[in-house]
Amino acid sequence: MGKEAGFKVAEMSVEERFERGLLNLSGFWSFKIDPERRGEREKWFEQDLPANWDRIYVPSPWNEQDSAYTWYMGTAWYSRDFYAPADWRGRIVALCFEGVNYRAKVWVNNFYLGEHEGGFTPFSFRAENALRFGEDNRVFVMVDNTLTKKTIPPGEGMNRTYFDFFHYGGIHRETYLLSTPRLYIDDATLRTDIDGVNGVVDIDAQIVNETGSKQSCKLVLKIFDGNKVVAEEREALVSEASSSRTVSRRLIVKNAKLWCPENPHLYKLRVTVAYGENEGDSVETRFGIRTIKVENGRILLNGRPVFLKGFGRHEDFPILGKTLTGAILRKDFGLMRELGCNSFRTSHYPYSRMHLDLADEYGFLVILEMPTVGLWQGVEKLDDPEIIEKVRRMTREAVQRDKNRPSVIMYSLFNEPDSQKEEFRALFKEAAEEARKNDPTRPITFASCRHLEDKALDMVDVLCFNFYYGWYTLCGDLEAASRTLSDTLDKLHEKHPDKPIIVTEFGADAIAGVHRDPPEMWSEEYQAELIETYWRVIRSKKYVVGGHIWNFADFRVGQSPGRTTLNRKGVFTRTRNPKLSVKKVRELFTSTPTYC
Ligand code: ADA
Repeated sequence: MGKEAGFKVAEMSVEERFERGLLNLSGFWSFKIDPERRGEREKWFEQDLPANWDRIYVPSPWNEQDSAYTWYMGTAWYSRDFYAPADWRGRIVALCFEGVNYRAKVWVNNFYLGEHEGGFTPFSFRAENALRFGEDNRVFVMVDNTLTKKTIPPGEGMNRTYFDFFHYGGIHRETYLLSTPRLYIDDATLRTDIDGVNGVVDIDAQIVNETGSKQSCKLVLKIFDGNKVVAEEREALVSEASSSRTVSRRLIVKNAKLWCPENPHLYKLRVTVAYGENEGDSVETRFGIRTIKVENGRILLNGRPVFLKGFGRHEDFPILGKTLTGAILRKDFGLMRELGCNSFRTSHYPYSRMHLDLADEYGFLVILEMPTVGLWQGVEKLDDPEIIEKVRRMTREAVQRDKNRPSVIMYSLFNEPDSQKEEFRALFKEAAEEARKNDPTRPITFASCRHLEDKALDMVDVLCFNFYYGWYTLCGDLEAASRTLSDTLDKLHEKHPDKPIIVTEFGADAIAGVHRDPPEMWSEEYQAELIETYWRVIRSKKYVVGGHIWNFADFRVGQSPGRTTLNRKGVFTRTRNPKLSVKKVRELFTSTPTYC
């Protein structure tokens, strides 16, 4: 094989890998809001930057960087210059965005590259034909975060959102340029299994050839445990001109260290394809060897039944808005670990890559939720083709981004949709098809607040419910709340005895510093007592396999009579100061085993 492909196998040293070009575009950009939407009409993207444009930091939403922008919803323009390295000439160059809320249109050097809709999933555009290499270039991004009944999530204004968190706008995650050779690895998918003491790693590597001619290549798959190679596969292959082919291979890791909360062991896969005179591309992805299954009313991690104890969270912090920096994430994960937490849901949208990188490292069991919240209230038709198309695309983008993560054990396809309506089944069916098409290995669910009226519970692998007895109903009456919760859970279990149940939301607002004896709503004491009451019921039900407190920390919301500038159901304040509940939660979580 090697000879025929004419590739000098022996010459490629074991350590060799090909570095992709990367240019991070974080920093201060020129910025201008455009409430009358004049920019596109007047072709601002073709003009020199007028002096009166403001400066704004990327990545971070515009809202809390200046009070002039706090409540601004609409169109706004970003622009900056960047130097494109001369040695990128002839390569593939993509302009990548990790997250822009909500709709983005992009121009480079007056060339229109494309547009994307959706605030929480990554997208990229090919830019090499627009770039001037070895020179300065200019990018314009028009961002529009106008909410409508057909945006996902939907709404009608900053204070009329169909969801209960602040509607930030802007480029709130990393933006960068990525360059590869014209023969490159477009995707690498991993599925892991366990065979006795060994780990089974199935890899699909997608190789794209845009060199314009047939290439003899060398494909090298290596699995690293730290710096040590623990499994390897090398082979020669021919890549036809203008082709995209997927190579599927199985590697065995002997005496594998399984990924789990108590030992979140990570391996690294490196896929390298080399061709021509020392040309080539490499991609690396961390992964864990683990299995996740739903069987007999249990969620099995590596064959053992697990109990999820944790939180619904939000990406929210003063001034930074949705852009949780590494330091804040480190703080949060340290606090969650210290509390004995082993799980969280990415309520109500896919969180940043960095957020989930830490989940992989800390061994947290994550329910990855799509940005499909608020599909109730003013949404006329849930099975509207336009909504279905967007839900499918956002689900695909989210699953494609996080499919190789050990921490992601399940997909939540919706939060609190109008699932008491028959038409929701059609929408759920589409979203489930899309999720399973992109990743058949993980169970799917959605967070229901319709409980016994719900029409779609038979369609999920795991039942997830949000409950607020003792807060929105049975106010101040925790005994009644406890009874009602217990009865409702039993009735739901009766309807679906083979499906495990997770209580994905329960909690109470507590204004930090408000204390009442006896406990009453809005006080820290009431929050702590409600959490304990719920936990007692949850732990009394063998078929309940998890509980997530709403919420880890207070977070910003729109203006409404039911909210005091923040949703205060956090057990921590917005700046991560503990409320009384923290002590109680530590007691409850540390006395609840992960394996049940
Ligand atoms: C809902 C919703 C959350 C939050 C919560 C609350 O269940 O899913 O986003 O709004 O209620 O605090 O009322």
